[in-house]
Amino acid sequence: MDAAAELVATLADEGVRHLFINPGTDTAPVQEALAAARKDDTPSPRAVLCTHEFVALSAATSHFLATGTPQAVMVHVDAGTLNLGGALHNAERNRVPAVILAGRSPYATSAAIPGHRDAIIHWQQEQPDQHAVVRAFGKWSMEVPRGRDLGVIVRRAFQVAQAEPQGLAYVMLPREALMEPAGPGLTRRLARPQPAAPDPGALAEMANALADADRPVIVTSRTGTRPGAVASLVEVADMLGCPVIDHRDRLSFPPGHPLYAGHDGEVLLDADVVLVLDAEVPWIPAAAAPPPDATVLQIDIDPVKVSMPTWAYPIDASVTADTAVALPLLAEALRGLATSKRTGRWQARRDQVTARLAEMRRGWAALARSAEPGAAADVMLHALNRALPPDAVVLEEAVTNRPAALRQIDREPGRYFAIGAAALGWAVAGAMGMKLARPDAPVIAVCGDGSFSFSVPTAAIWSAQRAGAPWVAVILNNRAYRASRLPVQRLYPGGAAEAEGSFPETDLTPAPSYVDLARAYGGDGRVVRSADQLPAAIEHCLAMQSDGRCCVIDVQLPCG
Ligand SMILES: Cc1ncc(C[n+]2csc(CCOP(=O)(O)OP(=O)(O)O)c2C)c(N)n1
Ligand SMILES: [Mg+2]
Repeated sequence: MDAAAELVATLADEGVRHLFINPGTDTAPVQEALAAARKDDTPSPRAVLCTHEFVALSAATSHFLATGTPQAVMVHVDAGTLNLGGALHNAERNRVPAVILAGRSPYATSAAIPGHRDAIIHWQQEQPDQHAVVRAFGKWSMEVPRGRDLGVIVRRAFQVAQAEPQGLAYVMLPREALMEPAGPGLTRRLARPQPAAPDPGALAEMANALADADRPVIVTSRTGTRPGAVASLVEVADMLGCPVIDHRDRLSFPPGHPLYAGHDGEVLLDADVVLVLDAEVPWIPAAAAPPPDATVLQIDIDPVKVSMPTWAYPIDASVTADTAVALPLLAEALRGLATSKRTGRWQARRDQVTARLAEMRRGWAALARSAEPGAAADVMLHALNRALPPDAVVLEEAVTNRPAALRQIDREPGRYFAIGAAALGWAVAGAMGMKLARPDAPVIAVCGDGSFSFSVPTAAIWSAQRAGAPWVAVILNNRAYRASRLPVQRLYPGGAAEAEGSFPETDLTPAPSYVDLARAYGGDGRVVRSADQLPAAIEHCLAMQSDGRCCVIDVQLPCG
């Protein structure tokens, strides 16, 4: 067995279901090993050809969001690594346990050595520090010096990637090493350490603080990473009568629940105890923060957020834990504190909070019926939400229309994902990975027109259709980078841009025909000008999706 064959067998053994790959001269031994595994019917991940590396890592990211399983991506030397681009940032921020395998230009020039340099490009593609491209975003990187070392290094990469806080590992593979005989290797996975158990004393103190709080508030964003944790969160909120803000990187609290407090921080303004669960940015200090004397508690698998250099929220007590483990314990501790006096207070608060939040909800419903141009996205997204079947999975990258999406789209936990990171393009580029994870569910990416273009749509459409994992993209088309226009307006009121009525380089006209773009690849779509056209467009595009074709719904919104 050569090292490349060992790599393929190891990926399968590590639980990698798909190898998102863009090949080059360096990957030939792996391609041969994949073919041999297919021929001999030995375990191997399914190779998924991605015609842009941003699509490959975005798909792996979405597949992880849906399944929690380790991922593998294979790219071509420095060039393919560089093309991972912003997907590295998104994967880092979402702590995706992906092993990125990258070729490395061969060292040998002698024709006697299998895999030796045999093309001009093998000199051109060699870099003094190829690792540097990913170092800022990954946990660990390593080159495989000889074939016999590959097994240990790849096993180690998966262990490091999956140890909490999870993250990226990068493995460089020179072609000669891949063609060398495999060593004794490692026939078993390295241990996956269980995350630290929540400290019982600290949890008990948190329960006490919450039980006796006057105006507690819970803030979450990613507790829905494990949909099972949501039930415990609901139990805690129900018991205390406590509003829950969900920034919804994953849907972490049911939007239809009477204690759902939306995404803006209004209820924080008079909070006395705040419990922050799996939230990277629990509030924006300059917008709506809790009072300075509020007690702030935190439960998070990654509480210190080392990768965010100046993250400095005023946390009073913090517990490192998986909230899926800690929340049932917290609920149990609260049940132990539920004296009749306390439950009376909690129930009275529940009634008050519910009434306050019902008012907020009526405002959202009014926006969904409004004829004002500023409410157009609410109207469209409300219609979209009604048109989607209950099992549809939404990947949301609605940018400035995100608040409207959060107000109007109601899904169950595990059926709504946002990236909670900065590199646009993930929703459409990654939709293929979601569809591979949920082949029976309709997969809908909701994105801005700008973010659609960042997804490398030509590669996203082609790759998804080729993999039999098509999606529907709903483009909120305002023919602008509105997010890049608003700060100019906000920071320079009455300034030159406003006076000229022109905000440099934020106008995306003339708009292309996104439907024709999809059609060029065998996909299809519809242009939607009013909300009443959405149900038919969705019906058509979901039928196309079942037929293996990607579709775009070009939702025309007011300009800018
Ligand atoms: C890869 C990448 N490049 C640039 C940006 C900066 N950026 C943030 S929002 C935005 C505009 C997005 O436009 P669109 O998706 O149409 O949403 P809209 O602002 O119109 O709601 C840009 C360019 C980014 N976030 N990511
Ligand atoms: Mg736009």
